[in-house]
Amino acid sequence: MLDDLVISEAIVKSFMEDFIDSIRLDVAIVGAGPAGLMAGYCLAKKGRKVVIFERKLSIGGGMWGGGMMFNKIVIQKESKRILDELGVKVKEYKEGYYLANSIEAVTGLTFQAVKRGLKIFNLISVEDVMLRKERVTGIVINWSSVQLANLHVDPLSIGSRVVVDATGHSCELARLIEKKVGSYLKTESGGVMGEKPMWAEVGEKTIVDNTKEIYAGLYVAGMAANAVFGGPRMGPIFGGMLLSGEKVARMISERLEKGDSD
Ligand code: 48F
Repeated sequence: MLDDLVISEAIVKSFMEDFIDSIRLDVAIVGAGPAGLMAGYCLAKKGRKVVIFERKLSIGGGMWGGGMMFNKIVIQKESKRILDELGVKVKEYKEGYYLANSIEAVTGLTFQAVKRGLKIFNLISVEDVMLRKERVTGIVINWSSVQLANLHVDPLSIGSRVVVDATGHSCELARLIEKKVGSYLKTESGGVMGEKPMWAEVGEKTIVDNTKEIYAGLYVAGMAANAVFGGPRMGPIFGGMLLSGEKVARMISERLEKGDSD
């Protein structure tokens, strides 16, 4: 006999346990696109308490839809080892160009990350950050449905030793700092430089260089990194996103290992 009420109780109790356990984090990642997922995978592998908050119902961001809804992605040689490690099938197309199925890539990455302890909360939007002494110390969240319905409902706060803006083209946390605090980002202008037109060759290189701390306690990864530092977009080639996620995780791990979150 199945009891409907036990089903409800099981879901709510288990969710609340996860949620309460996520109020104090090592790393809060905003956005479950390829960069955020890859960062989450690498940090979870290192045993960090890491959670991704994703606005949408689905995870995968722009990787889910491949190129113009043709659900294939291209990656380059440098990042093939990552998909190999995840067990995602990769086929050489031409020298230097490798193909994967976008759905297999997203689900493979997500599965491996969650198995290693990454938590993902979908349907939650990050609408603000917490700042103490000119340092980001956490994020402010609300249900995406509250935002969509434009309801006046106050959010909740999550504390985190460091925060990653992996929100893609919109680089929402960087823009938030610029708007609320001023032009204090670690860019040439101090503000968001804005992404440049499509150029895969350059975009894929700059995205890894641009993956860094942009304000005390706030890192940027993935397309958000090029948007903040004025790099080009690159379309449905995803090696740079994975490498950027890997790099931000490495930088954060080294910092947290030193016991440094100030
Ligand atoms: O856009 P997205 O996939 O970012 P990414 O990981 O990868 C970029 C590529 O997909 C593609 C590209 C490749 O050449 O340029 O665009 O850098 O994933 C960003 C995720 O962040 C979520 C958004 O729904 C998406 O799934 N997101 C954005 N703003 C917020 C957010 C927010 N304020 N709160 C929570 N999630």
